[in-house]
Amino acid sequence: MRRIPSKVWPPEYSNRVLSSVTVSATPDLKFTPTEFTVKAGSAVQLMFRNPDNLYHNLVIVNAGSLDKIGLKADMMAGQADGLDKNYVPDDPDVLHFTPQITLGIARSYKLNFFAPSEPGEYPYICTFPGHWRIMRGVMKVVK
Ligand SMILES: [Cu+2]
Repeated sequence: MRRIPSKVWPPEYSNRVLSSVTVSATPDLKFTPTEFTVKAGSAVQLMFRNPDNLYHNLVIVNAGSLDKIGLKADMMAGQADGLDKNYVPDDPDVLHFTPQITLGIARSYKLNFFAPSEPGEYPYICTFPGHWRIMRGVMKVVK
């Protein structure tokens, strides 16, 4: 844990604790690490890396909504604009997400957000259709 760099975060947030975490996609459709812990309400700087040659993203969803969001993402597979929407369903249970990234587009994406104020286990998944069934992890939010 460390303080938020002023050039990254607005001054009014400077008293919030910053957690930094890096999550990478792996070639076997997994994330590493498969879990990380942040403080409730803290500022989080999540670096998502994709060294793989497939499309992957990282989507943090509300506790208990993993299957619903995954199935909705699968349904976007047949939509012409699915990739433009990063296969991220328009749903209030989607909390934060990165774009789909792959070879030649970008290798990493920095996602800045505030952790939920409610402690719990918040899943993160890749919403590229089909991947979420195995490509998943858990953000643990603690007091
Ligand atoms: Cu994926």
